[in-house]
Amino acid sequence: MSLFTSPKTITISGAAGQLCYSLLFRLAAGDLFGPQQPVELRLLDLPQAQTALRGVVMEIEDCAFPLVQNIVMTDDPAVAFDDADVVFLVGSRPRSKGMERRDLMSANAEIFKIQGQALNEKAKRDCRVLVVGNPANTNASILIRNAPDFDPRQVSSMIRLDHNRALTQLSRKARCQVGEIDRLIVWGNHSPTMFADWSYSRLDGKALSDVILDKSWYCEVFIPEVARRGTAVIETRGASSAASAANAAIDQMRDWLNGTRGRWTSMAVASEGHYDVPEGLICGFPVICENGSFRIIEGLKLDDFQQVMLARTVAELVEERDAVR
Ligand code: NAX
Repeated sequence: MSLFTSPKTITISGAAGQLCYSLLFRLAAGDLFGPQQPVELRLLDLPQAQTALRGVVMEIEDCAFPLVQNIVMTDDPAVAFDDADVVFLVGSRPRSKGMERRDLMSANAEIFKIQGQALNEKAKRDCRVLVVGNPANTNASILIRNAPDFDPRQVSSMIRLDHNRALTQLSRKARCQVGEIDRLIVWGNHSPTMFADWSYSRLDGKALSDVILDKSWYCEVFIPEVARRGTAVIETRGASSAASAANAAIDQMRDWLNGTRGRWTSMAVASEGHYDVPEGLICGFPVICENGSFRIIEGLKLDDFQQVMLARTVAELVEERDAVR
């Protein structure tokens, strides 16, 4: 590492929370930009979380990570977004007892409106933003609306955890390594309506559906298990996914920045009308990443089942959008 390499600024919200307790240490260790790239961490959380955040910062300091050049703790989005190269928006308002879904949506809309404005004003012009905090897709669309100077293609929300969960289920069933499977898609919302779609998946040049040969497993086990995996983790671990979610956040951002070398992955990005998804909805699509950007795979023929499943998750995204409006 050259002493003169300027650090990349990584902004992370919700930094005192449990997901970030996995994410921050991996970012500090170089898992996003590699072992030659110094980083500055800008950690945003609420005023009442600053003491806990201080404790996390003490632990990062105690790791003596060679790549960490500076750490900023703040409760002010304008400070957090200053000069950001990449942003992970993890913090959001969780649903409290008795809270209506509508109230949850509007509390989060307020958070992502303020953060969108700070992003617009303060971040580097080529900054990439990954929204993780739920409802992630709808939060990302609010962020975009409030950052008019940014290309919507600089914002995505996380569907990679669902994609990774689906990959593991498929590889177990097909008795192969996860890396051998290509062209898996997770469509739609990061919610139980998401659609994990194996229709185009390939293993060794063969259609995966011709290798697994069990359509009822696909419809009755695979799709619902991927959709309910987050709940299953909560029931089993007693807490929501944290390390796997942090891993997925890094996977999605790293692929976006470094490319997928022709392989497909799933990203939730603003629709430009693809597959009849209303323009502007942040929806999981199949993409290839190259040159720091992504390209939605176009022209796939969807059969009746795929159309019904996609329409169901898109209807939910429309409903969320309308609730926020
Ligand atoms: P925690 O409740 O442990 O942490 C959330 C943190 O965000 C807290 O420290 C809180 O103070 C902070 N926060 C709240 N409002 C904020 C604001 N306006 N500005 C800055 N910080 C704020 O939750 P955790 O388990 O870390 O999960 C974080 C988010 O990730 C949740 O919304 C969760 O639903 C979401 N997830 C999303 C996933 C995805 O695939 N998109 C999967 C994992 C995860 O469940």
